[in-house]
Amino acid sequence: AAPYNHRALEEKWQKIWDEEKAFAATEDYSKPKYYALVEFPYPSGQGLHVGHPRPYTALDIVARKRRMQGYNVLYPMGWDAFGLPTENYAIKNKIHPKIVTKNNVERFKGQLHALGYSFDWEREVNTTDPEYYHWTQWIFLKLFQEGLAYKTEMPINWCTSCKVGLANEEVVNGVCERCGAPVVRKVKSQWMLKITEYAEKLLEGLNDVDYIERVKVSQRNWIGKSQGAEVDFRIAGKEDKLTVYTTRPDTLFGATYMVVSPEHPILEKYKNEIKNWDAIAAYQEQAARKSDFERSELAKEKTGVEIDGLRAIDPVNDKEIPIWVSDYVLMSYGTGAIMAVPAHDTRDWEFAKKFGLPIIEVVAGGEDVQKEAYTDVATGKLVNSGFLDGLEVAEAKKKIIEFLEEKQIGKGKTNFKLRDWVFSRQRYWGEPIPIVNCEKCGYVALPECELPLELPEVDSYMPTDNGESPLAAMTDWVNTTCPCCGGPAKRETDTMPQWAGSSWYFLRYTDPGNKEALASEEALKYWLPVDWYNGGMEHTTLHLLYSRFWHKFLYDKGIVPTPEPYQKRTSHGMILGENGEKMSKSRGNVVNPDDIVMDYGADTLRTYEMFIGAFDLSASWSENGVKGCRRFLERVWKLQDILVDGQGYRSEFETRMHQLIKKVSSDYENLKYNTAIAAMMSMLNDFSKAGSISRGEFRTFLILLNPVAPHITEEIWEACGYEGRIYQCVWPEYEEAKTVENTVELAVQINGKTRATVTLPVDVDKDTAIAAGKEALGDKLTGNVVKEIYVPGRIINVVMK
Ligand code: ANZ
Ligand code: ZN
Repeated sequence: AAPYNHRALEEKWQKIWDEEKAFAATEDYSKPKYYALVEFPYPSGQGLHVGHPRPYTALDIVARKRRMQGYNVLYPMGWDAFGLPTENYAIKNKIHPKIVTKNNVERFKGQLHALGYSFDWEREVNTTDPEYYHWTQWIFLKLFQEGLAYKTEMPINWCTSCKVGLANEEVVNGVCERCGAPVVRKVKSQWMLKITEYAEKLLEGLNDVDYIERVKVSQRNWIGKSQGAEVDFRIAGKEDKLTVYTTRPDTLFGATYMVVSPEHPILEKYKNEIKNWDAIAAYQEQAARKSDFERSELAKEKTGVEIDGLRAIDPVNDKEIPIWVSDYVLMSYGTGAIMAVPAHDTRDWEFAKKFGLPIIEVVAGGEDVQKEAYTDVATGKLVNSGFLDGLEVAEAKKKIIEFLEEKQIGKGKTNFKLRDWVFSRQRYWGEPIPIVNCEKCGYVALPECELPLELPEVDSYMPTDNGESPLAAMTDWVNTTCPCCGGPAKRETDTMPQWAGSSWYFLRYTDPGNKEALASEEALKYWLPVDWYNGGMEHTTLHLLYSRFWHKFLYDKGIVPTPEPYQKRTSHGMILGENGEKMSKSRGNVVNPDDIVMDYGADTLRTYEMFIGAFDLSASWSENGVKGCRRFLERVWKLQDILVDGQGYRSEFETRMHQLIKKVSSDYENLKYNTAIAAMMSMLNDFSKAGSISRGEFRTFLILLNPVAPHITEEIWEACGYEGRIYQCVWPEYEEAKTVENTVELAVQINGKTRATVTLPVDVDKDTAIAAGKEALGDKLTGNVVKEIYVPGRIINVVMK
């Protein structure tokens, strides 16, 4: 064969596939469908990195295989293009973010195209396209109309450098996830989405989907359902009571003090009666500078101040106990106040030890509670607890809740860690929120016919120092009339967070050109749910939760036909530098995929990224590994030179071929791309060793390899004169019976008497059979062999003297 010229042949086939619209999903709804989805990228200025092709290639393999299996496959791609980096770049370089986005998208698209992905480019979406965000705004309006979007004053996480409010999730260890600058708290009026209303549904839905376990676990943890009770403690000598949330109402008799969070309103209310107010106020100020994350760290040294002048009364034994202020209690969870049970809660125990507060055991079963908190709930019986004594924890919980409810001093209560979603950003490059604020009517939705509300041109994209979006400076745009009363009103100038556009993009792919709806009912009905969604572990909490929330809401509104958007979710590991560290400019270990495509070819890059290691684990880049994959493809190329006639599989390869089809087919479905490739490598060795490969064997081999290395296999296919295109082929079948070695058990005799047995292939030749028989006889073979008899399928007989 001619030399393997990857550059020419990869370009050639990419062009042919485009012309033939080889991978377009069709509207033939009578065919079985398969919807494969990867997370659409943020088109950053850096272009594609070698991390991107790992998930894209994996699902490209699945998509290509499913097409060959007769499915109508939707494998789309698009751009999640609103967001801060583009805006920051635009500010720095004084280029409109629209232009920056356009350039970045072009670059990304070119790079993806060069990798030969079977994306249906006819369905490309871009979250910054007004025809797209029309529907993002429309969904927002639906949420608003249902009371699930509301505006409220609240302390937000404020990045001092990006000058933008961040969701809790975007604050990592007290600093901004994007830029690393410190995050402070700032009270602002914010749009919020009531995701908390869907907490239970988001949790339950996990039982009906096929997500890898760690994804389910992270969703569950983020939702954070906890069951317990609210209990009222009277404040001695006052009308007021202090309500706590506890998961352990069974330990009520062991409460030795209470703690309120530094922001608890009770403090302000009794300011004048609190004798050590100065100390409390100083402590409040200190706490305001810490993030919730820092405050709730288990390991941190406990701090606090006892309130001088207020005491609480334990409702079960009327004991008076002190009330402390400490930052380990957060205002944003439960009631912002707790009953402290140091004997059975680790944080309370540390606090009690530090401040010399009493520790009273109420569940017996562990070590001395003066030495360590006993937190086990599965074993132990109640003690020192009056009417609860002798009960197990679970029984005691039930009984105490009944008691509290009967006395009307408490009730069973379920809490969630999940908070409402802060949906405002004070930035330019995002979807405008389609709301106007009228003095008379309040917040009013824009009529649907005014959508999309397009982002206006502004002179500067700089956010203002007082934390307002640059849109606020555009008085012409801001001043408008109220859709409700016609009076003067102002437009909302906050924009949506980057999470908005990605919360429903998979719906748009089903019908991207629709002008009347986010997608037609028929398209949604046919394509949903997404059959397989693969994405990064970093998106398994937020993006997944947010998009499931929107989907469930749309389902409740009758807009989408399925309660869950994604049937299956998997996740890939990261690709690290040669040194095993994260690739980054500062470490100088970034590999540019363009260079690999240029030097070795897209097929080599694809093969390498699939061969690099177990798909769900991170893996270190290795240039040698790339070379190894290139050599493999070169050897596949050379098989053309040893091709021999024969449509079927030759007998010595039949079992191996059936085994190979079985293994590759199942490995592709089970994220085991690396072992599928290893099996093909080993098969290739056998053909090379044999010095020949039949046309039938090569045909199957090429189809199996095609999803991984689509260009080289198409080229060989054509060069060898196989019919049509390989992408139009039917995926090979295997016969289960033929995957097992065709073997038979033979009796091994000495002078006609059976002395051993051996299992050999049915068609084993005489020499091999005799040799195996002799080996099985071992020591029993003494004397001189005079004759060797082989009756195929029956016996091996050694005649001795
Ligand atoms: C008494 C108690 C005794 C508790 C015991 C635990 C063990 P989860 O599972 O996270 O819901 N708590 C309640 N509100 C809090 C707040 N705003 N800030 C910090 N801690 C708070 O945990 C609920 C438990 O965390 C509650 O149950 C309360 O402590 C504490 F042996 O009440 B517990
Ligand atoms: Zn009005």
